[in-house]
Amino acid sequence: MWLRIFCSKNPNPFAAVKRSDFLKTIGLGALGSLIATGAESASGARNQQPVASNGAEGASGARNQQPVTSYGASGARNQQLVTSSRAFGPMSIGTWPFAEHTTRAALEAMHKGSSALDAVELGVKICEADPRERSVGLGGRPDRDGRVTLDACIMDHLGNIGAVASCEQGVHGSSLARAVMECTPHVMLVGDGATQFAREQGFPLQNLLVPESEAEWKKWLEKAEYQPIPNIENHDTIGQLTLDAEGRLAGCCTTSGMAFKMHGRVGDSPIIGAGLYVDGEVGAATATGHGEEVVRTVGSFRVVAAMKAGKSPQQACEDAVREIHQLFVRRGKPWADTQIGFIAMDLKGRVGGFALRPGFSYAVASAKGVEVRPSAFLLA
Ligand code: SD4
Repeated sequence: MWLRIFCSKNPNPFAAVKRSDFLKTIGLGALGSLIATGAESASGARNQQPVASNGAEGASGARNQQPVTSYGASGARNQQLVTSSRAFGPMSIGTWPFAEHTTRAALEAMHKGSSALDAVELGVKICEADPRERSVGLGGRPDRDGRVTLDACIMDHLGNIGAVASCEQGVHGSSLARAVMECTPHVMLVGDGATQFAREQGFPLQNLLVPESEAEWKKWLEKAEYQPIPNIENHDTIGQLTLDAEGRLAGCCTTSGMAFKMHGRVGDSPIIGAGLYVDGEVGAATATGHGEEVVRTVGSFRVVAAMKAGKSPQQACEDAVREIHQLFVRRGKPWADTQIGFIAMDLKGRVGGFALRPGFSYAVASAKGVEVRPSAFLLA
């Protein structure tokens, strides 16, 4: 009972997602509202062209006090958003091209007054609900036993954290992680305990294995070789960071993890410090790619610590990737099948992104518009 009373603080209802509804509906704005209001079903137009940026975002320190409408490369209307004169937000960045939609939704929500925490959750839920994304939420690739298990964590500017790992049947690992943060005395629930908590909290439970992912798994079973392919099997975890108009930071990282992993395997994504870290006085970072390597180096904490020591978000991401590569070298381990990417943002709205290998990209949503940037990388 105490859990429910405490959890009335969390305004987000936990709606089930019907695959058919998702595919029927169109329009990201509609999806943002659906998720925000908790209506059943979800939608989201994908594969839109990236909107060209008009220049640097918060890094320039420029303040846009007036809304300005411009048109990006795709011809899509791209309304620049008014920012507060007190802070460099609202801004949002996220891993991989689909974050174009999730960061835009988060930005719009913050522009309407959402906190960074609400906005980041709203954003990643779009991706979690999309059955076409193969490494997040509904439609995620299963483990080698054919079970889809989710990992997620969330963190705010005050150091509040929540996480779930190896959790089955709830679409929104992000919301469940937030419920752990806000409704329990703990910071992480795993496996059956996480699923039980989801049930108790009223999260609808459903089979997350869509036919396409099941078919891929059956094909994989023919050889049953675990050979992660950079940017394909390792691809699509969403890590998203937000900075609101009040200067509050938040982050969320959510995934179904590496495809065809051992049942019970947990990667970096739900581990605070590895897949995500937020320091409300400094900045935030999140990771994607080969989780074991990110856990080994406490990657996201490392990036934020470097920012705290004076590095720019870009330099901090580059340092972390270099350090991971050096560990491969020192341990004499091959890195050919590995991809790792970090993104980071500081309180001034400066952003950075860097990857071990080519192929990583990230979205930046700011007063200047929404842009998908190819990440620089260490090794060709
Ligand atoms: C994991 N880091 O489970 C995740 C996978 C990932 O893009 O990021 N994919 O190791």
